[in-house]
Amino acid sequence: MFDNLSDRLGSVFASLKGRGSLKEQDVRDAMREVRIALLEADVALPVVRRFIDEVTEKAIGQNVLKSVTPGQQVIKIVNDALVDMLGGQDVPGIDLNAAPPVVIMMVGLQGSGKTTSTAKLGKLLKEKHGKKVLMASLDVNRPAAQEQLAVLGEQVGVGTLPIIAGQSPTAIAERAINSAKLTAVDVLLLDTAGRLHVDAALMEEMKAVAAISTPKETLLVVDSLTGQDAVNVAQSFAGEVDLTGVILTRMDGDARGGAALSMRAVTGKPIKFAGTGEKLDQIEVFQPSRVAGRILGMGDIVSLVEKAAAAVDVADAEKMAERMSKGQFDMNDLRTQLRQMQKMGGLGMLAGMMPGMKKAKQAMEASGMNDRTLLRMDAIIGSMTEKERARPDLLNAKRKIRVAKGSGTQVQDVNKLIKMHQEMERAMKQIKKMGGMKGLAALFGKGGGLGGALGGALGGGGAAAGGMPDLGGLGGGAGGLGGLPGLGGGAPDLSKFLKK
Ligand SMILES: Nc1nc2c(ncn2[C@@H]2O[C@H](COP(=O)(O)OP(=O)(O)O)[C@@H](O)[C@H]2O)c(=O)[nH]1
Ligand SMILES: [Mg+2]
Repeated sequence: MFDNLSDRLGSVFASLKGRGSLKEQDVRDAMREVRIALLEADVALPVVRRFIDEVTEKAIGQNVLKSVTPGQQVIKIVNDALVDMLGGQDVPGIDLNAAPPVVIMMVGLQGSGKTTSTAKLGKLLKEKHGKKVLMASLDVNRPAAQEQLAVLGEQVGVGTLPIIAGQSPTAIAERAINSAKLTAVDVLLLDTAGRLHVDAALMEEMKAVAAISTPKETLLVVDSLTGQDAVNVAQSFAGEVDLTGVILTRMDGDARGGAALSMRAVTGKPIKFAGTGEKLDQIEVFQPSRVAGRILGMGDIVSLVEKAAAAVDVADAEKMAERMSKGQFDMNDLRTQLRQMQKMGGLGMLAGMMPGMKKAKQAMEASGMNDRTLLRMDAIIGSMTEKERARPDLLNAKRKIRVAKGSGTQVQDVNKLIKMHQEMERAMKQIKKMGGMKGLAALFGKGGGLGGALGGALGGGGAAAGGMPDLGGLGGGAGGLGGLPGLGGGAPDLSKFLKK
């Protein structure tokens, strides 16, 4: 599907790839070509604009990593922006988290592939998720539409609701729910009627069915061959019903790709599946990073740059471990910690990581911390002089006022940061005194483990209020902060280690 776009981008990057240095003008020239390529692929104009702005800003502002060329780094930036445009790193998948029967309602225009996708999904849920599935067609408009689903159901071995002629869509939906309950069905798929265009009658019908069946997922099926039209259709549906996601069909066709590329940005709804053929197993979970990889065809370069970036993190971590082993921990070290944390997705990433983290996040939020706190603390450190960063004890009342002004914060914010730094520094010294560094080093893992050590140390060191045992004392208050970045690298249960 993305062949043309892929070729175009390929030649843009071929000219950048080998270059040892990139001037701003090179980036801008390349982005002009990328812009044309995207527009030719039929990507919506506002989406193209946002994409180009974002990539240009990043590419120009970026520090080039030592071991890669600037051209390679630009490719990585474009890749990341493409992944973002397609929905980001998360693959949302289908949400079946409700009391059975979980209802999934399929909506969309006539001929978009609803009935086919219903059967494909039925097969997938049965075979890959081990669910008992029932499918029901509410399409009373098109003759033989209900029979079509029954035939497909036979083919994939998924049950369909017996057809009773003359029933209204809402009556069928009610009967389907009752039947699903009686026969202990896990997932009920409702294949609704389409129309040639988005019209009021269709929307009313969908709303009535949704009111009766309270679907967990409402999936809009759109045909990617219709390009920008598909995006317009999606937009009008999204305005009327609570869509939870999109299924893009005919990704196997020779569409230019614009629909796929604009869909997420324009509707704000994730593309959950892609239909890749007429056969009933030709459905794929939509994975933005894989699709971006297919479009750019530069997976090797992307991973090269990722490795280079990771190497920098490891070097940072090693430098820091070295300092820690000497009991040193100044404002620069604190800043490194804060940045590492931001890089890992800020506080938001916490909740999803492990069961206990939800509590930690709540505790941090209760103490007034959020992602902006991280930025603010970074700004405060940024307003200190080199000397002050290396020797925070220099910060007297007068200097604190200057720092607060410089960072657009209050003196009490500066004080909080200083206190937090003191606590962390004390913890460092404590670790050193215990001669724990040898043991600690083993816990660090590759990159990112430092924070865990700090958090653990603080938990044990008494800074955290009412620490949470399962989190190594990552409790409330600023003291817990250091523990966050390390969760990725995993330095578990240091508080226990310290208590020995
Ligand atoms: N090539 C291809 N054809 C598809 C795909 N999805 C559906 N179709 C075909 O599109 C046509 C219309 O599909 P149908 O499910 O009846 O659409 P509905 O009116 O929305 O229910 C059928 O011939 C399907 O085989 C797909 O992903 N790829
Ligand atoms: Mg149909």
